[in-house]
Amino acid sequence: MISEKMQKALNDQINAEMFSSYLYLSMAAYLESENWNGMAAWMKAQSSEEYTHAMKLYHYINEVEGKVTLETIEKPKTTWNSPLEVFEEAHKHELYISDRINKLVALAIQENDYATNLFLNWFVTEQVEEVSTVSQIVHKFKLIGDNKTSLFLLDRELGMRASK
Ligand code: OFO
Repeated sequence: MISEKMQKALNDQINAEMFSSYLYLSMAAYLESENWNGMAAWMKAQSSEEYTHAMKLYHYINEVEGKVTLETIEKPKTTWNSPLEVFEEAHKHELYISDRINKLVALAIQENDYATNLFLNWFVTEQVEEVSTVSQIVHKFKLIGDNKTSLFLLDRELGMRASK
């Protein structure tokens, strides 16, 4: 059994992961409207991944005989000034999610909930990877600056993710 407090916190995290999915889909829609189809494909893949994160929590709550409660998903932003701005915001968002995961781990420890603590380990590792991946992309954008040819190549490179 899971405590009410832990259950509420995990349900809130389902909402945060669903918002991540929605936000990245909105970023994809913006990028697609600007004809950056490779970057948009990357964001769509990221959006699907976020949905799987939400579902991992969903399954876990049920496994420990808790109750999943879904709440309203906040409306994401719909427009940005440049692809760089999009990826910078994605990076900031992943840092925020990492912080949320850390707080969940702290709560699990405080509650002596070893099973949830162990379950959350996967998310801790995943967040390190997500932050690092987006950070590397932001770095590439900064190196490229306004060079159209390089931006075109980066668009193509990011688009490869969808076909993997
Ligand atoms: Fe679910 O890892 Fe990103 O937000």
